[in-house]
Amino acid sequence: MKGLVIFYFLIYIIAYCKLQSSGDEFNLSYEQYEDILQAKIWGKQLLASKDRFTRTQDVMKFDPNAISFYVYTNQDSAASQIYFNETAELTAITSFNVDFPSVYIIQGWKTHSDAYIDLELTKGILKKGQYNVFCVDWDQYAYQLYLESVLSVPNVGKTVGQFIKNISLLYNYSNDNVIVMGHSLGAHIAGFAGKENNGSLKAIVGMDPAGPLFFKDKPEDRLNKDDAQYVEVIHTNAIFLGIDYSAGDVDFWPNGGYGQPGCNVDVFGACCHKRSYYYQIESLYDNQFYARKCDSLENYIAGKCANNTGALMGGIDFDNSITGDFYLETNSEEPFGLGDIF
Ligand SMILES: *[C@@H]1O[C@H](CO)[C@@H](O)[C@H](O)[C@H]1NC(C)=O
Ligand SMILES: *[C@@H]1O[C@H](CO)[C@@H](O)[C@H](O)[C@H]1NC(C)=O
Ligand SMILES: *[C@@H]1O[C@H](CO)[C@@H](O)[C@H](O)[C@H]1NC(C)=O
Ligand SMILES: *[C@@H]1O[C@H](CO)[C@@H](O)[C@H](O)[C@H]1NC(C)=O
Ligand SMILES: *[C@@H]1O[C@H](CO)[C@@H](O)[C@H](O)[C@H]1NC(C)=O
Ligand SMILES: CC(=O)N[C@H]1CO[C@H](CO)[C@@H](O)[C@@H]1O
Repeated sequence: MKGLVIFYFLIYIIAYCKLQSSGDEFNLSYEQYEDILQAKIWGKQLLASKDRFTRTQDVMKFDPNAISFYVYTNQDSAASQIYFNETAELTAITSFNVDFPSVYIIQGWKTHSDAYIDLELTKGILKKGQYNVFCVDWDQYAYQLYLESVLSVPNVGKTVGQFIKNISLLYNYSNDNVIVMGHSLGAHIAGFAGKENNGSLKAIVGMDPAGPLFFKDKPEDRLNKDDAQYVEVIHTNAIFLGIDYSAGDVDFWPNGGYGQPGCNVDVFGACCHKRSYYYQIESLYDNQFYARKCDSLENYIAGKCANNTGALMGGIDFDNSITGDFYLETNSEEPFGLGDIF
């Protein structure tokens, strides 16, 4: 254990120096890395023994009315904010339209609901057609130590799920119309929102679901393929910040899913972790992310999977018959998609 701590300490120092000299606008702060690392080292023990729901209540009082949603449509590009307890006012307060499908966007840890990921996904989705886009504001729980944010994930997800459920009841609005896209911790929140609706949501897109403290053998505590009719996962940093196992009906592993080209000095994976939503955003415009069902990047590159099923990563139209692990390569900068190379 001592060796591990020293090892991580050295990694901080290296990362700190790199961050100081980096011009990357999407860097996490040193303190944020420290939180993640502390959590990674100690949190496993802490979480092993007790049910996470109970623990969340212990660690912080949870108030569902602290969760709100910014609603965008093509009829109202300036968002209107609605709180969890205001579903009865939905059509009065916002431009929500029962005839449009809905997409919920859930950003990750220490990210606001008006961050790049929210605004750019919203823009891309509304370019695709008529949708209600709900950007989830969970700031009160997202801006905590990483471990505390992790512990709030089930309750935040449950709250989003109840909001969705209430809309379906109040407006006779089928969950077949509901897609949830989440990044990092937001991907697991999406999972809990899905569990709250018994897997009836149309689809969940998990963009590099957070890795630290989310364990493969605990599908009830994380995003998994039963959380919606169709769950798609995009892995971009499976070595540090993202989960390193398949969790969806379909799992895409661009460039192998661990590191991403163009993220060279990315000691802690922040650049790679965020690539998942850069790919998702780009896929909404001109989807050039051609992938093949395969068992490894190595075999994919060697052409050993050349006769396997092909699929497009990302987008907003889902083909539920596409299942399993898919591999692809990308460019190191935009446009990331390589096009139809098959
Ligand atoms: C919703 O909750 C907030 C915060 O608790 C409260 O101020 C507001 O009055 C509530 N609105 C309704 C419609 O109950
Ligand atoms: C959810 O809907 C039910 C009625 O269907 C209502 O009683 C309840 O207050 C609603 N909850 C919220 C948080 O809006
Ligand atoms: C609810 O919507 C379904 C179609 O999605 C329709 O068949 C049904 O009649 C509606 N129910 C009510 C009470 O409006
Ligand atoms: C999910 O299942 C539970 C238990 O069967 C039920 O109480 C709940 O109403 C269901 N929720 C939805 C959204 O179908
Ligand atoms: C793919 O199919 C072609 C034609 O049937 C065959 O020649 C080739 O060996 C196959 N490639 C692989 C990797 O199975
Ligand atoms: C978004 C963000 O925090 N960017 C920072 C990344 O690191 C550089 C160099 O340390 C800062 O100048 C940025 O503000």
